[in-house]
Amino acid sequence: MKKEFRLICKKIKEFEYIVIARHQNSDLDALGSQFALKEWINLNYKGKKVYCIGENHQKYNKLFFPKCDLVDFENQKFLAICLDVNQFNRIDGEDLFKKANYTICIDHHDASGADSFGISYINSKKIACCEILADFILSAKLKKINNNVCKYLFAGISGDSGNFYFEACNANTFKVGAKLLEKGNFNQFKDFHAIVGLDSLEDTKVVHKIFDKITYDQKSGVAYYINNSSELKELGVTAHGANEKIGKFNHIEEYKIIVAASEYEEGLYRCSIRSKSKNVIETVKKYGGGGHKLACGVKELKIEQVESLISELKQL
Ligand SMILES: [Mn+2]
Repeated sequence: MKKEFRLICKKIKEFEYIVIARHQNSDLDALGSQFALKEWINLNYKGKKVYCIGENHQKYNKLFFPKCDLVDFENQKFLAICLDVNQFNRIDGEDLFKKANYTICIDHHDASGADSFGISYINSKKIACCEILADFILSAKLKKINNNVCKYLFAGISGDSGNFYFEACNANTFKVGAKLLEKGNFNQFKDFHAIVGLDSLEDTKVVHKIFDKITYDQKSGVAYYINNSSELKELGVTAHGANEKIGKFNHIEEYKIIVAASEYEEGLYRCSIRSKSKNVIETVKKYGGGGHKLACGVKELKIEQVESLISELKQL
């Protein structure tokens, strides 16, 4: 077992109340990390009260993961663990998180703007937070593991790696994936992709409508789509829902960089950025964003800032 993980386990043992948080606008990696860790703690430690906090994801918490938990305790000492995020202001449940008696962070995002935690394990070389957790959990020979832990971790790795496809996916990602399939005794298509990985007809229609709105600058290879709140309403999606579709367009060869921008609060836009090879994180960081070299995001931008971000990306 890794040294860092041994320290984390010591803290888990110490506290009865444990809150597990992750980033806002959850995805499979964030939720997979949360629910796998909760399941694993309940499986291996007696008498723990573990809460996975945050808003439910429209689809994933309905079809694949349990519902997120409401915290029903007050005036109790508790441990808070954040997964797939390393900045307080990006945590879904920031206020509660900050009240914890001890904090732990396990993440794979760029660590340069990370806040400080009691224990921090950030490895930005890993494709998913679930890969880090899986490395930890699979190395704990004396601990139990079950079908759900494996399935949730696999889903997270699959989600962030574009189904074992992106550049940061390596031999270890496949090894871990194979071990999870073996130990969890599930089928990746029947028990995962077929449940949450397929596109509904409605979603596909939205994707097509968004596609028609994409502006593509041939010279730089930058493509983008911007939706204000009334356009989002017309499309029938939330800001998060529209930005999430970026993955579909990231497969288009000509789009070297793609930007999705959606108005989530009056006058404020949230952007997602995907790149095929150019490092975009340094540019995005200038606007207060974060993430990974080829996949990152930024929020609280005015429309002028969105436009200036796009023109900076064109210069790369
Ligand atoms: Mn992630």
